[in-house]
Amino acid sequence: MSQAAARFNDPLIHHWMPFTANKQFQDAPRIIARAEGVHYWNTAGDKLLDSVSGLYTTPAGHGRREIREAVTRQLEELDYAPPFQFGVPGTFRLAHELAQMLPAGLNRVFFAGSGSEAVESALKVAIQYHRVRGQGQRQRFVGRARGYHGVNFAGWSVGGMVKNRDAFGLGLPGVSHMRHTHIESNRFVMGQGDHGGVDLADDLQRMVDLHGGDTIAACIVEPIAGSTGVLVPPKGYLERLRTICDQHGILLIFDEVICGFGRTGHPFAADAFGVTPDLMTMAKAITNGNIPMAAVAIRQDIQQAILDAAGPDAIEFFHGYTYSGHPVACAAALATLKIYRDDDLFARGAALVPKFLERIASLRDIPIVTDTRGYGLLGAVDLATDGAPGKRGFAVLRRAFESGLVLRVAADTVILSPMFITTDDQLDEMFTLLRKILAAV
Ligand code: PXG
Repeated sequence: MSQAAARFNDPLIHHWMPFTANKQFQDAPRIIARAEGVHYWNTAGDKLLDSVSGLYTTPAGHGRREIREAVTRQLEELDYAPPFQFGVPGTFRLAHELAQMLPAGLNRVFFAGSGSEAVESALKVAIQYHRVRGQGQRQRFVGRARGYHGVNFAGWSVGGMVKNRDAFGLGLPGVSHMRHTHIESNRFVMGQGDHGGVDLADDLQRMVDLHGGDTIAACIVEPIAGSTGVLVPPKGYLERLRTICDQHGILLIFDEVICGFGRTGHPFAADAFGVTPDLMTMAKAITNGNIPMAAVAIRQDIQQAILDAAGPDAIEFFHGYTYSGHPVACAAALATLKIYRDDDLFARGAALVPKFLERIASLRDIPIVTDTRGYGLLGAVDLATDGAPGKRGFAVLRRAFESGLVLRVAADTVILSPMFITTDDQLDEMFTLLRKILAAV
């Protein structure tokens, strides 16, 4: 029991924190009380530099007035209306705007409340699409080791995190996993590695050979695996996945919950890598993290097949959330997309990329650093394990917080994903702090 739990009714004990060492936290809480621009303030009033854009959510910076005002206006006008059999104007406007910015062909949009929900929605679209075309035998999914697709049952099943299996057991049946793309020969490479792309993607071909291509509904990958440590696809990898999917009628799903909305220096990773999926999930930066929201972009003909298969009065896709396309979330998203456009924010982010990647690469000389990698404004630094896995990573997280820096760790990997509004000076400060911290753990 933590010391806090031992104290009767300590206010810290009632909130069961997600993805958090609760007992440890209660004894040494890190509470963020305020945010503005690239900074947070803790409850003691100390200023902290946010080097992960919230949680990859907030590239336009904290406390954007335009979003706040749009949300307030929306709350005053229409707080909520049921999304089933009724519509609100903002949802249609947002879907239309997204369709303009998404890769060509992905122009139907289904809304959800979180990345996890978007993933479930995408997988269900894939299954139903095949069923309405007489291919109901396509029930299998292919995911990837070290993939992260949220926490719901299908999502963690197609994901490749070992801890989910330890904690929750079997998951969805009929799921196979390709190897992850972090290989020794691409160590210390910024951008896409030269090695292994086609060979690693041929794991999908091996699944096809083993199970039959016509039993696989979809292959889902993050173009760059985010949560498990910024695993950049080697050259040719995504192209090869696309080819194999096309050869066997398998739908390719890109989970762009982290990669989307400028993080790669392009609107979407699909644009950055020149590979267009059949379905794409997005969340986080869609509202600059201000209101929960997620979406799935769907190829028009996939939606059309599902619409056509149902009778004129039937609900074609038997799926939806109470908060699908919530009016307040749509208002936040529309205001966010306007900021991205008006401030040319993706270009501003892209302009930071060379310096950011150079800075990540420059950490190589620190003795405990075993790899550095990155793409766009996503960077990772692997640290040598110190005793138990994750111990050193957590020490970095804690020390960083104490030194005025908020970063993200995945086990012993430090992850940075700065906001697109970060200035050169702030980037310098970020890396000066990080270097100092890494020298001390
Ligand atoms: N897909 C991807 C690629 C994600 O990164 C989700 C789905 C799920 O989204 P929701 O909104 O349901 O959380 C995510 C979420 C981390 C971290 O530390 C990343 C996420 C969530 C929690 C922690 O990197 N990404």
